[in-house]
Amino acid sequence: MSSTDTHGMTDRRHAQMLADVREGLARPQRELPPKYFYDERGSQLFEDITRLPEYYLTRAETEILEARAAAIVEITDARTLVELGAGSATKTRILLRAMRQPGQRVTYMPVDVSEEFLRQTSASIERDFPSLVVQPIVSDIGESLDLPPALEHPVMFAFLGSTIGNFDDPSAIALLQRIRSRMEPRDWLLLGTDLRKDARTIELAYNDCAGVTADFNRNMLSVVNAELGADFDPERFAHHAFYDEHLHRIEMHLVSVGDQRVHIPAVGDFEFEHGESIRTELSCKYDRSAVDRLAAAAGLAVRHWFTDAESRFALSLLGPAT
Ligand code: AVJ
Repeated sequence: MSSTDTHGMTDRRHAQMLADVREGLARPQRELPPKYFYDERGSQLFEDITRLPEYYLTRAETEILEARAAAIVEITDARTLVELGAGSATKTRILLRAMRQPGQRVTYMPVDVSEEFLRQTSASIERDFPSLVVQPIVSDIGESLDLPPALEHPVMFAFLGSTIGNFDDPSAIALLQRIRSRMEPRDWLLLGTDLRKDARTIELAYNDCAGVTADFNRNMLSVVNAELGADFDPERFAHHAFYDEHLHRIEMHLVSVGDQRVHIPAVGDFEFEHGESIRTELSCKYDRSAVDRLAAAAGLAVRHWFTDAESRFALSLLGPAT
């Protein structure tokens, strides 16, 4: 395991962030990876986003889970639930409640980059589900899936919230392949995907009236300041989110207000011209055939497809293709 410095941050995370920032800010379209939204404040802001009237995703997915959890548990017969990018695991509780069966041992394995959040989530799940075996795994799923060699099968992998949308297709396929490589014939992947719909509805979800998404977006600069000692002034970057109807994805950017220079120790100085932006997030939107294509490219196949009443969001159950 990696060591921990006085700020409670692991050296490995620090090294990874240095590399990500160095590489991302060197690109013609500057970029910072969305995994860095989620420090304590960012995770709280995201929780706030999920309750906004404009942000339909979480409510739509919860509606599907509530309607289908029993069926999903029956179909999968899972002994282990491996949740990727677990976050606060609010929706997971719906699944875990449905999995509860007397005399049967069930393991919950939340996987997340944020060690701190993982600890909190695991503790609160253990409190509410005393018979559950909780085995948290710290891992950056965009890089690798560091799961223990032996899992109790059937395993249900769950990748909820349309977090897969943060990855462009090649990276999403690579991630699905990593999951596929840990699957046995009777294992399953439960995948949450936001669906294509009118641009206005999607854009509003990322441009809420209360400005919570804007604060969430700017918070990434505070994370980089806190962890790398950079001197970004978050107030001098404007939130910009737009839907690209051809690429079927939201892009979130932070746009420089005025010309400015930012110093990042051990990385360098960066000049931002007025209007120049850093892309902080992609959020891809799907339809059934887009999910089918991603699945097929990773050796998986969609076996069940569930949507909410308004077809805003889909939960699919995928199995190994062969
Ligand atoms: C957690 C990645 C699914 O893309 O909708 C919410 C994050 N960004 N508002 C999304 C997010 C802006 C969210 N995901």
